[in-house]
Order: sequence, then C-alpha cells, then structure tokens
Amino acid sequence: MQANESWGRRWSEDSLAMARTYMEVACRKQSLVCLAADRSTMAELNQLIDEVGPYLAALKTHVDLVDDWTPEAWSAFCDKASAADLLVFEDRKFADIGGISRKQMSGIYDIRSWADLVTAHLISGPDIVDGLQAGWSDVGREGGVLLLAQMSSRGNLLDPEYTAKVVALGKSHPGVFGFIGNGSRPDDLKLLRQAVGDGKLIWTPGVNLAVGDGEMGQRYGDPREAVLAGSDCIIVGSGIHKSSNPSQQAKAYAKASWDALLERKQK
Ligand code: S5P
Repeated sequence: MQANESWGRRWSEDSLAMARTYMEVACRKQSLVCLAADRSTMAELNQLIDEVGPYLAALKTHVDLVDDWTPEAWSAFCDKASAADLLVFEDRKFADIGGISRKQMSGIYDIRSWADLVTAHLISGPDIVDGLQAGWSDVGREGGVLLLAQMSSRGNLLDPEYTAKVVALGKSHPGVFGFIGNGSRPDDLKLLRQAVGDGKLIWTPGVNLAVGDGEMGQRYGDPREAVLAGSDCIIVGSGIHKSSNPSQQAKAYAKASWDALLERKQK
C-alpha cells in the first residue's frame, strides 16, 4: 500500500522530508513500532536488530548507556540498522541553549553523523531546534527533532499549559519532526492530537500489550488505543526486549500498530 493511502492527511500536510521517510518505512515494514533498544552492550544491541529488525520501523537508542561503546562498533551497528531499513533515533533529550545543543550533536558520540531523529525538551526556548538542525547541516545531513510535549512517567512536570506552549511553538517550526506524547493516556493523547493537527507526527512511549504500571513510575497503555487516539509510532522497550520471545512480541506489536493505522484511516 502506498504511504499516501495509509497515512491520509498526515502524509499530505507534513512537509518535513524525514517525516515522509518515516511514513514510507512504516508502510514497507507494515509496522509503527520503534524499539527502545535500552541495552548496555554492543552485542546485545546487534542481537536485537537480528531478532526483531524485520518488525520495526525505527530503533531508539541511548548511546550513553552502552558500556563497551567504540566509534567503530557503533558505526557497524548503524550500518546494520540501515540494512534492516530502520531509522535511527537517539533519545538524547537535549535541553540546552541552541549553540551548545549544536555542539552536543558532535563531540565523542557525534550524534549528527548517524542519528536521523533526536529528542529535545523545549524548556530553553525554540532556538534549540535551530541548533540541532545546524548540527546536522554541519555534516551535510538532514534529520528531525521530536519535542517532548508530554511524558509517560508519573509525577512529571510537563503540565497541560506547558504542553500547549510546546505544541504552539513546535507545530509551525520546519525543523520539528513531531512530538513525544504519552501513550499511556489515550484521552490526553486525543487532546494532544487536536492541538497538533495533522501537520506533525506524534510518537508515544508508555505503550505495552500488558497495560498497567512498569518499573520506577513508568505507566503503560494499549498500542491500538494509542494509535487510534492519534499516535503515529509506538515506542516499545521492555515489552519487546525483556520478553522471553522478542521476535514474537515485536511481530505482535507491529500487527497491533499497523492494523490500528488501517482502522484509523477508515474513520
Ligand atoms: O515520556 C517518556 C519519553 C520517553 S522518550 N517516557 C519514556 O519512557 N521514554 C522512553 O521510552 C524511555 O527513555 C525508554 O527508552 C522508552 C520506554 O521503555 P519501556 O521499557 O518502558 O517500554
């Protein structure tokens, strides 16, 4: 199925190249799943791609939690992700002023050279998006920024007023790929989608086929409900990588998310 058919208004109203790239990958893979690859060794990370790569559209990393990280091993890992037709998303949650964020895209991890997407808080103001985009431009690459509009963890400080400001500033910014919303609360997510409109994507962590509470204050909602409420990508971590059968689980998340997109399209 063509991306414009599956994604409807989201496809026609979104103008960021990386957003369309994502929508196309999701169609090829028939999956709206981004795996939160929260593993701390290169061997485990590579194993995850081997096991579940076919069922994912993107891979979310926390590069700074890898114990045996080397530039060479990381580069091979990114090549492997690319061969598996996956976008690479570094969940760095940048939050500093624009100029420093630009520099933080380089440094030892050199995120600008391999990440297609990064997360940022907008607490320091909208220049952070320009800083991150400048980071990619510095190496002749393009990428997209996902702004944290909501969080899934209990007690977080991103209240509705803050969310509304992030959405208002982010939805008209050309460097913004979309927003992180809370997948554990479909009603909140529907409101977020109304505020965002169709021109930007919403990606949601806090999603698990087993709904309820996770570790250390994490909360979970159902993948289908999240997509029907307006999520364009479900970010799933432990639901896949801590399962006794990761590939079977990844397949189940892919099916739930893709079927929900097709169901949403009918509405
Ligand atoms: O609000 C948030 C934002 C993010 S990006 N809540 C989150 O849990 N995340 C990330 O999603 C978090 O950093 C982790 O990598 C993933 C959720 O993992 P899980 O194991 O709880 O599914």
